[in-house]
Amino acid sequence: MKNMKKSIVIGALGLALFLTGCGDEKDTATSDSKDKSNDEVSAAVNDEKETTIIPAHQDLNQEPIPIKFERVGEHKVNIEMTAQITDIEIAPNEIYKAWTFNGEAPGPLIVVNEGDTMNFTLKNMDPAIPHSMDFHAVETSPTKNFIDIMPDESGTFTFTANRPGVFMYHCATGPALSHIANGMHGVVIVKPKDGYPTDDIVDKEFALIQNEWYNYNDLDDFTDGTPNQVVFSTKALKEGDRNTNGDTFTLKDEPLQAKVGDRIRLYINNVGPNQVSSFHVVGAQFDVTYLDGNPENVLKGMQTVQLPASGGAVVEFEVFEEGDYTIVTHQFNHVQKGAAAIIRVTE
Ligand SMILES: [Cu+2]
Repeated sequence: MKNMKKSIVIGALGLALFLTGCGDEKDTATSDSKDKSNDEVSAAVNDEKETTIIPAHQDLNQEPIPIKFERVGEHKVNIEMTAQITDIEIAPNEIYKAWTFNGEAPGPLIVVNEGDTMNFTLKNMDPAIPHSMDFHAVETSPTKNFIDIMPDESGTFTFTANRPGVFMYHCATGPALSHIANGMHGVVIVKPKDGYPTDDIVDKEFALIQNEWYNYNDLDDFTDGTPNQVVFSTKALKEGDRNTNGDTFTLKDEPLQAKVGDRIRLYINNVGPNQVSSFHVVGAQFDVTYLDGNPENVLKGMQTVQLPASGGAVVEFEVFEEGDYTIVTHQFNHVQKGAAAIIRVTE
């Protein structure tokens, strides 16, 4: 599909160039010569496409390394993450040699408490290029603390998370679009000091992240193209929870599970990089929404919650009958590209 998309785009471009070059002779162009022109341009692009895999990444598929998370004080945690190159199946039989945090895309979910100081280490296992970490959960000097870590080096930074919310994190190494679109994104939940007012009535909770995939490591497509896939993943809120990558199939084949009468809370974030999410659950209404996950940002009775790129929310709803409740972005062209996940509700 990717190749096809590319061929079509470049084929049209080749045709335009060809016609321009022919000037007055364009009327005499035969379909044969048009096809030839298209083929040549397509071939050239296919060659170029192969080079979009950085040579040092070519045969690299680094085993996912679990995030290290350790609470070392009442308000202090140590976190160690890796930047690494790992194959991810983003659609059935479609492997993407993703640039990742810890071998997952999106990266592992981090859950801390409001006021926690995070001693954060990024270990760059990528032999070829620098990576970095930009946490939206903190306020700090980007030029001091979101800096590049060179290949095979580590960097340690200390941040404090002073506001509750569901925040994006991502690699910020330039061009940031390439690093994010190739898979270097994820979510930090900063739990409110006094909790959410509805904590006591929630029965089930899941984390759900939306992201997009484009032509492999293709900055032009990242910049001007439309996504090939728009996908959801779920991440472990606690030990034993499921942890999936952003793909078109896992959360349809193996739905999230709930029971009739449950009040379900979703921690959601749209890590983009480019698209807005119109977050909706078919057959449900959000009784309460905490925009960006801050308990002070309360919305009632929402059908659809808009998540800008990097935006998050906590949404809660009840399921009164058994059935499959499909989570979508209500931009249905994106559902067509994969953006659906199922919550299966049983008696
Ligand atoms: Cu990076």
